[in-house]
Amino acid sequence: MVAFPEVSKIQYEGPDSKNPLAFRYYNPDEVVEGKTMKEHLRFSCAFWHTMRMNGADPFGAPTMLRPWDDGSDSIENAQKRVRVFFEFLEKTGLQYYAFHDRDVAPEGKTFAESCKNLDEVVKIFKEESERTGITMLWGTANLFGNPRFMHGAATSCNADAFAYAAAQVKKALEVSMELKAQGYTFWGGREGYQCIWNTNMKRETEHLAAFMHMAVDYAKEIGFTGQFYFEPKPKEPTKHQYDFDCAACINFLRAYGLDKDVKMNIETNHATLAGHNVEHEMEYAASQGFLGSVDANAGDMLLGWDTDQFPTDVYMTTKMMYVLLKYGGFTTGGLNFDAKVRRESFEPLDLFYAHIGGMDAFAKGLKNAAAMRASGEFDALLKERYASWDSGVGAEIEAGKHTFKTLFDYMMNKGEITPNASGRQELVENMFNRFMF
Ligand code: XUL
Ligand code: CO
Repeated sequence: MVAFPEVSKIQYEGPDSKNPLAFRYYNPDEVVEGKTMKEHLRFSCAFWHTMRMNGADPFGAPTMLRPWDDGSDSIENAQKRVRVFFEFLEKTGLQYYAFHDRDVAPEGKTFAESCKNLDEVVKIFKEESERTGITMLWGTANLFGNPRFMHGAATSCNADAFAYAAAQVKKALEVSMELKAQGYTFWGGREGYQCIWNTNMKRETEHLAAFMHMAVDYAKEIGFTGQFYFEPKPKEPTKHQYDFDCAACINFLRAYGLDKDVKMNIETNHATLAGHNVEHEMEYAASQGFLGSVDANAGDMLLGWDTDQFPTDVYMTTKMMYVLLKYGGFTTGGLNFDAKVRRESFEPLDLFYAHIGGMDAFAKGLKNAAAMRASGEFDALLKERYASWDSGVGAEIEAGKHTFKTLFDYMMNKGEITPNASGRQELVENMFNRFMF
């Protein structure tokens, strides 16, 4: 069966191409800063959006036209989706994929049946992965959709919900290992709370830590060497998610001794919901040694929720790629398009336009960022701005040679300080624009 007969493998045609089914910037084997674009960008596709998002919203019914999907919960239908998924990945040149256990296989009447269903579908993933060489970026478990997780999973007031979630993650780790996943992501779908009066916050956060420790321990036990990620999101579905932003997550990981085993999976739209932007979150995580992977998408600043749109803003992708290059690039992580086509873009072809656009936006961002770095202008500006730390008292403070007492004496002698050079924000923003056009 061919699901997308009108599309053949998407090719790079260069910036002048007007072909909507071609790349204008993403040239997989082109070398940028010593690595191919493919090696830098490590594009991944989210099964939950691309294969399962049906276009329903709180006001209306599904809209998506997916001729290969009979809409049933049968194993055959689930297996067929996987074949279609790989046709899509191959044609777009996406090298990786990610899924939640419940995206790919239907829940059974019992936990045992759900595990069996998952195995039936994972078989096809394995086959297709071996055929194509396309592998799993990270695995995860859906611990938020089923009503049993209404109060959360690891942070539920119901100990059985914790136990169920643990059993589910155990299985998801085994599946991830079988599919050679390079990582495993925790996104705490309902790990948070709505009302402080009915919530024992201390107990809930301790349970979350215990849960993550169990996952890390089990991974070690079975020899799963993938990187664990924690994905911040400040709200939605709960009002206060415990994984608010990178700073909150990293504090949690350090407080509970998980900092050696877990890094961050940063999502653009989650960053903006937290009142940050994605380059801030990436810079913060990377500077603390926690940059793991990126859920690449975009929000709409006029809407207050997680719209999960495809990223096309090259200003944003350039800033993201600048941080990535600065910190040496991805190792296990990648750019996972946690993004969905709009409800009105209901035809299968829209899935191609969406991913091509996202891939091109990052490829162009990568090239811009590399050019910025090659110019040395931004480094020079930073060097000059912080020059007072390179010699004299600045260098001495950094070397640990001072105390409040010695600095008191220093100021008594000096009397007053002279302002540093201008911050030059307007200049540097103009400089940035030069690389955009
Ligand atoms: C939800 C979200 C998730 C995680 C994986 O906002 O981003 O899809 O990426 O559970
Ligand atoms: Co995400």
